[in-house]
Amino acid sequence: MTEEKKDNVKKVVKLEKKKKLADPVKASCDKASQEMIARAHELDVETIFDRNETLKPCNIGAQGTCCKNCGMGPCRLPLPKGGIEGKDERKGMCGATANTIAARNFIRMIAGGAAAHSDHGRGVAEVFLSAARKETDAYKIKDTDKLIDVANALGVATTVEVDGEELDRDIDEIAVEVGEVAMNEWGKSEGELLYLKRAPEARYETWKKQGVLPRNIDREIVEIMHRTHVGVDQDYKNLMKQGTRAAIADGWGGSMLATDLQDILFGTPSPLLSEANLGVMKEDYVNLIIHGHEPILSEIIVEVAETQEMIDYAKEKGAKGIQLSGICCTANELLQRHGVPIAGNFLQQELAIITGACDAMVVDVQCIMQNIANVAECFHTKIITTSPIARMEQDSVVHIEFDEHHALEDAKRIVKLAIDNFENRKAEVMIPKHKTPVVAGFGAESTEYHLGGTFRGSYSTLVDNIVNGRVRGLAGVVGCNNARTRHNEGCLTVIKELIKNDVLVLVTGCMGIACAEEGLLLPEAAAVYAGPGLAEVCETVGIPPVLHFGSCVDNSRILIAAAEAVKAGGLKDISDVPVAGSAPEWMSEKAISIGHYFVASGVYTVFGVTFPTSGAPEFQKYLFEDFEKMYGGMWDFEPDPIKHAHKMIAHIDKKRKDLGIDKARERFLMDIAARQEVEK
Ligand code: SF4
Ligand code: MSK
Repeated sequence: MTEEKKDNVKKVVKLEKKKKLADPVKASCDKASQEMIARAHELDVETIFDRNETLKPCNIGAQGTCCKNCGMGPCRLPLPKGGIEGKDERKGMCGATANTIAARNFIRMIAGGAAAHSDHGRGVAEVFLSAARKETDAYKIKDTDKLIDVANALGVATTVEVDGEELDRDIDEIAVEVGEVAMNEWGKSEGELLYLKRAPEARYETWKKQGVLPRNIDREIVEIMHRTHVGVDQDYKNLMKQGTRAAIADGWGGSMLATDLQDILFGTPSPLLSEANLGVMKEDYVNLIIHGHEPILSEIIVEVAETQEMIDYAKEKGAKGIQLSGICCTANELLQRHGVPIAGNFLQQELAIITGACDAMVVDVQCIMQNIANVAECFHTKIITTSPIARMEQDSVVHIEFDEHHALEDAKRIVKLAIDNFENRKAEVMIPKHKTPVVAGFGAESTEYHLGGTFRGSYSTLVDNIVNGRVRGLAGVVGCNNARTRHNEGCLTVIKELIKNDVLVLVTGCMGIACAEEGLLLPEAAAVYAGPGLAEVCETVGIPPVLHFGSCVDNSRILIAAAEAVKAGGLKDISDVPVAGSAPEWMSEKAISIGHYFVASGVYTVFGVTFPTSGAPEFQKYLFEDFEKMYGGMWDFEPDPIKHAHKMIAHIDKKRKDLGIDKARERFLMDIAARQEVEK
């Protein structure tokens, strides 16, 4: 073959490769998504599912052993086929070992995740303080009970002594001080995070013994960047110490503050009914989709979109009204508090636009794919960025910068823009019919109410049912979708297997949305999918076998629920509870930070898809085995969802055995400690 011909063949092959499209059924197990992927092909619109066919991940990067922390690299240390025999001699230019490189990369992921959650929290704290100081009319303190709880946790006085009499302190004064103390948690120069004392005492002591009590939120993240710079920390164990400190600062700091302050401002969620999946969009309505993570602006958008003025304006423009729906965790926030329907999770963001009915998608921060702007250009959809730290380079994107001081005006501009765009629809609208009813709005408080009752006001019913074996244990299944694996499948398989085996599952983030779409967030799901013990409990108290706990920052609700279960069970620590964590389809750095604060809090945690330390077996063993000796929780990796679920169940059973509650019992009220006493 002549050189010219060879070149032509190469070009054709390249073109063919470029054209390789995703198989909709292999790409997602969700029917609505399958229909929209096929629709994208009809319209010649490329999505992440197609890019998955042509863009393959770098094997060395996936193993965690590619370092590009200085200009002498990237230094790539692939794991030899057949593994390491004898001493691991692999080194980067500077001599950094595979363990050092993998540990540095791993804790940089923690830093990224902790920064994202915590910066979100800081934004909420700033708005909270503005509201408390009455600098804005758009926000008010909604949940004063929670304000008092948070004040107590932050050491803010809630009473005042007047003439020897203890009186309630002015609520506005408490709010201002709570805002100031909370803000200080990001950058105070002395002491440690105040929320650490919300963990069981034994957990706090473990952190102290291991030397990982976070000093302030920002410092722990900055220190990771310093330590992982070329030529600083070159001991994987010492690197992980800092990774652990930063992860705790996320879970028990930035994320927890974000959740608490949002609850005080916007209301603490309680169970409510809504719907999920792309079918919630309505052809004759203005479809405004909110996407990202921070509810600060979208809370006001909900308020504005529901005003008669805006509804009338939409009708003037030929629509029947305004249909608000959400993607990712902004959606979860609004679902939990207002019942705003969910249009989809991470992998459905492009698909919502491909319906041709999305008039505007307003985005804030995190998990927003840049490709939505390219997809939107094929339709009439306006993409509106709102955060000064999250803009897009495409000219078609509109930027309306949000500021809490003129929140109402910003929200009005956005809603109007969506309405004005209704008449510009150009493609034929095709909205999948699929949508599912959902019961959402759970959290540490509402679970206490449902499973403890107002009378007892604790987790005693839950603990009692764990003791008698009807509920085998608890699992937190959280995190993202990942286009490298079939959309929603890992999540749904793991969760169905868990509930079939009587494990009560708490979900957040995109896994919460996957469960919503599958109908697992309904009390009726218990009779279909749950084992007999769990089904009986769910039917008795009227809860679904899978409880939606909210957004990514709301994983902190799971920590508080676990701490409450420890108290109600008369146990010492979270590591004693029959509980396991999982992120079967993770992809974001935030998932790594969440996973690591679960582990550091004493929870056995399994990830699916891939694990970013597989190229450094010694370091991985440290995370997977040695961590348990130090923290009572450890990491694991299992891509097969059934095996994944059974690893979690085996861990739950081990904990049950350790507690002496591994045999089914008849129901009577006694905490685990009392039970152990009787059994002696
Ligand atoms: Fe290579 Fe060391 Fe530079 Fe990393 S820090 S890129 S291992 S020389
Ligand atoms: S949105 S971090 S894809 S859960 Fe919180 Fe979903 Fe993961 Fe983003």
